Amino acid sequence: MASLAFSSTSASPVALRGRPNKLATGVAQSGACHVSARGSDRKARLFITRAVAVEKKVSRFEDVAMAPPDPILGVSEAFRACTNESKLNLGVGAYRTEDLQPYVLNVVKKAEKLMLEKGENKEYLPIEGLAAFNKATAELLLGADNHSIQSQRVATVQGLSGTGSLRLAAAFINRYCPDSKVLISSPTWGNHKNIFNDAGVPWSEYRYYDPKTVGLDFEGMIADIKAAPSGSFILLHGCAHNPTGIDPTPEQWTKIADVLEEKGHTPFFDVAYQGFASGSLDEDAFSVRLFVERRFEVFVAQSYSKNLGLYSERIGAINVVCSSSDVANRVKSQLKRLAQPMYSNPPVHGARIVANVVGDPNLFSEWKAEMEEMAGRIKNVRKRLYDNLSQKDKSGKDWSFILRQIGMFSYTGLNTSQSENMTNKWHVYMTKDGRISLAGLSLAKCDYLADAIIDSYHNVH
Ligand code: PLA
Repeated sequence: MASLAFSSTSASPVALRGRPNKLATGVAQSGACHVSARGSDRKARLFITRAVAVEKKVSRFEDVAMAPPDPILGVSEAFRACTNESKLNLGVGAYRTEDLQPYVLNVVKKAEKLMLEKGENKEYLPIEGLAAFNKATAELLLGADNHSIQSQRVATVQGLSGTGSLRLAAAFINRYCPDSKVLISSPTWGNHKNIFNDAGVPWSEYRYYDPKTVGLDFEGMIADIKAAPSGSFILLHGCAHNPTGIDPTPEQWTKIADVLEEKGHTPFFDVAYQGFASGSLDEDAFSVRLFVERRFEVFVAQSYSKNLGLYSERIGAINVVCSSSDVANRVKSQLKRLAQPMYSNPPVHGARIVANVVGDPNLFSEWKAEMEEMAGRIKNVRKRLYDNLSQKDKSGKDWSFILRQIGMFSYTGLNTSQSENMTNKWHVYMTKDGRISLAGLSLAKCDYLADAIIDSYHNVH
């Protein structure tokens, strides 16, 4: 009925001319996103449009197509809709307990209790975020005694978790290095492409995964990074590469740094799993610290979704390690300038949790113990899955690649139809690239999962 109400008042040529006004919204109008008519053509069209509007409510967004579901978060939606009792959600990388329940870390509960007791207020944060968080996050990443921190060469801005921090850095590259492109690994976390596309930053891929060895294609990676135009940004996963779970060795990292130096490229690290890969915060920061030690200017996006389980608090940071404190100050001022019109300032809750946990020696060591426990549970599940697969599969296939991968995921090598079989026949929800999140698996379910993988691998092509 709304369209009839509109038709008597707002669907007049006056209301329809020029920019749409509030009243005209909801009826077909000259401001429809795809229409650009002129002169008499326009008048004729207005007439027709008006007639249509009188008869039927037509949206100006009629031509907006349905967006495809997100390849990762969409899997969780499908999982929720499934009623089968054996169902397993191995899509999103979110940690579950052995009972497959979400987990809130004890240190997080303790930090929140402290915050409540203190009666913290909800005032706006500065654009760059909570000072105590920014200090803690850079120190956690680089080590408190790192020269770059001591000499104030690090521009740190609190971000909306890993994704928001990557997006802010991408906006910076677009604005200040508009002629540079970003190289991303093939494959990579799917959202990297969306982030750079939306920020208007051109990207291309470097070889990373070798399906023959189910390992790193190191020669291909080096060759592609060498072939990229000098001054490119090279996106690297700090640890626990997503989706493959395959990381370069320390020696390989050194060679990668040599090539970046030779080509004048800038490393851009995505650190979404610090402490979650090996169980040690320092060990997982090895790659980043190596580049900082060698005096590269480095971009690093951090996330606390996984290592502190703060998925929905959206807490992370973008750090730019610069060659001088003067440059760092200017870079930080521009990051703030980019952030301001996007979201004004970041949320405080997660930032306070991180600052409290990292800033309190007792909570900090408790966190490390909890992180080791989570990483340990994933390692145990990895081992059990490997054992089950090796025992059950009589074909002689070598499944040991599963043990060589690290982090939350295993890249099984299953192709799209095999992955679809996992879901359609076995109710195992996973991404179509063959990735499974071991963080969503329990020891008890490994046996069932091994049957599903063996069936899909051998009986579907
Ligand atoms: N970078 C990498 C490499 C990631 O895997 C993820 C999350 C992020 C950044 C962003 O996480 P954040 O914004 O929460 O900090 N990847 C997940 C979730 C765990 C997702 O895709 O949304 C994954 O399942 O791959």
